[in-house]
Amino acid sequence: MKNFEQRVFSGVQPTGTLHLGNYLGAIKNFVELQNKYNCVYCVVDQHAITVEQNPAELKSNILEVLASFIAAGVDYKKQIIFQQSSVPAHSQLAWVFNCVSRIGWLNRMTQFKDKAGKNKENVSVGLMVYPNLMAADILAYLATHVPVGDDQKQHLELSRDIAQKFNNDFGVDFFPLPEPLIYGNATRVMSLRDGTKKMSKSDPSDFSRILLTDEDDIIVSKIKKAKSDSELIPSSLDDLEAKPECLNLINILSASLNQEASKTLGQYAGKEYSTLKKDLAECLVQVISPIRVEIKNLLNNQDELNAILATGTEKASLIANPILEDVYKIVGFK
Ligand code: AQP
Repeated sequence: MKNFEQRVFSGVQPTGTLHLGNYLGAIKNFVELQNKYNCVYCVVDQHAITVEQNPAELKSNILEVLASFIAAGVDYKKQIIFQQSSVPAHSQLAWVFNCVSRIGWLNRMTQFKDKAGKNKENVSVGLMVYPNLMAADILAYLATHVPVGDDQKQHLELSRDIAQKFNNDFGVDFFPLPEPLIYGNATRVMSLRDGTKKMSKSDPSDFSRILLTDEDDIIVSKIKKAKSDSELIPSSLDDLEAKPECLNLINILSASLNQEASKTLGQYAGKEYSTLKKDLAECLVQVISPIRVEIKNLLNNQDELNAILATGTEKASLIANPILEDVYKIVGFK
């Protein structure tokens, strides 16, 4: 396989205000990676409509996700930030991939099974072929590295399968096999109400997640009310395995402090959860409040945000369009 120029791609859906899971699992890593790689970060609005969206809310969520990227530290001058639907190469390549990918592969996707539930016959076709579009998002830039939370690992494997099958089917060495970058102590931040479910924008309970726009007092009260335990904090991570809500609090604090979970546990073993919660709330207020303030500032100047998106579209198209052109030649369209 040839040596591909290293490039990072990742996307976030504008399906609501971003939460701590999106931040610790993905966006915090986006910011770190920009010092080492050329990065393309995308507001994936076409993925968002795989489930029903209110059009007016979707429109404002797109700008809010953009503002959240920038407020968290993504450098829009140095890197590319844009809106997926503004670069048609994504959906054009996705169609080619719909014809490369196999139904059996998609049937195995656990996120589809979770989201479709018992309603499999009635969900949108888009929800099922979502991973093919995700492969197109990544491979339209020949991206080699994809920072994501743990929940996206299986979709990334499918992107690699699609790239490999395309290369084999057409006898080319055209697409790289993109590597997932899943790292840190918060690759899967869990709900504050149920430690077996991931923290998610679509959870009906507001108290299940901390939003990047939450005021300080709300952060404190959500952490205070988070499910924990009446026993003292154990001293080994193995003992915490059976207490997923508690493990989650330790992992969130560790990720926020950039330290190993074992070190955090060492600091709190034998103490009450109320002590851990107090420190965690203080730490999260320090992490989130500057981001919240900046999101608000940025949203006050929507013309500037729209201009940033327009520049991103131009820069992204300059990379993706020639790649799509080559794909069209490879498959025989041109
Ligand atoms: N709980 C999480 N822990 C760690 N990482 C997470 N991510 C999402 N939830 C967690 C990562 O955030 C990035 C953007 O995710 P997304 O918004 O595109 O889609 P999602 O994974 O479907 O997120 P949600 O919040 O659960 O949205 P809904 O409820 O709309 O489906 C991805 O890298 C993801 O891994």
